[in-house]
Amino acid sequence: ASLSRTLALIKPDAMKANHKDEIISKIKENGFTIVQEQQLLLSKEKASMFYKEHDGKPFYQDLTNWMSSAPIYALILEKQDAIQSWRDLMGPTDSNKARDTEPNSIRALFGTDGSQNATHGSDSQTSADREIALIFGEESSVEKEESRVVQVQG
Ligand code: YYY
Ligand code: MG
Repeated sequence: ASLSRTLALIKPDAMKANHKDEIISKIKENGFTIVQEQQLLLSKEKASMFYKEHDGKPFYQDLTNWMSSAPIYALILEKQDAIQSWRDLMGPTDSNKARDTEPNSIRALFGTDGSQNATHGSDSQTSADREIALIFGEESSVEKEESRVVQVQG
């Protein structure tokens, strides 16, 4: 199996509670390489684009307001099977459920509830490519870089 990449975000609840360094320690302990990292404040527009798959759902406005309300910390993580591996380490979406079922997971340890849950992780390779490009810029996506070279040569 080869290395793959995913996008991780440390959300405003975990940032405000000063859990960033503990979360990064867990990331490194679990064998991820941090390819790029950056603190940023999302605009409402960018948060809405980031979560566009949820447009129209009852929690979409609260989610995108909250994600653009305070600084977050973004990381590109690399590992074998990075997408599933990072989602396993985060645990279930709802931090209260995580505390019942996966008590050592990041969302169990550092998340607040079903909406404010400490971290984000991409859910597929397509999502990871899109989210990395949105947060870090098109040039960060290896696949896009390669396809651009092919286009120039072809
Ligand atoms: O991928 P993941 O973050 O685990 O969950 P999603 O179903 O993609 O939802 C994105 C985000 O939205 C979730 O992390 C919390 C929030 N949310 C919510 O506030 N209320 C829900 N019923 C479902 C999700
Ligand atoms: Mg999701």
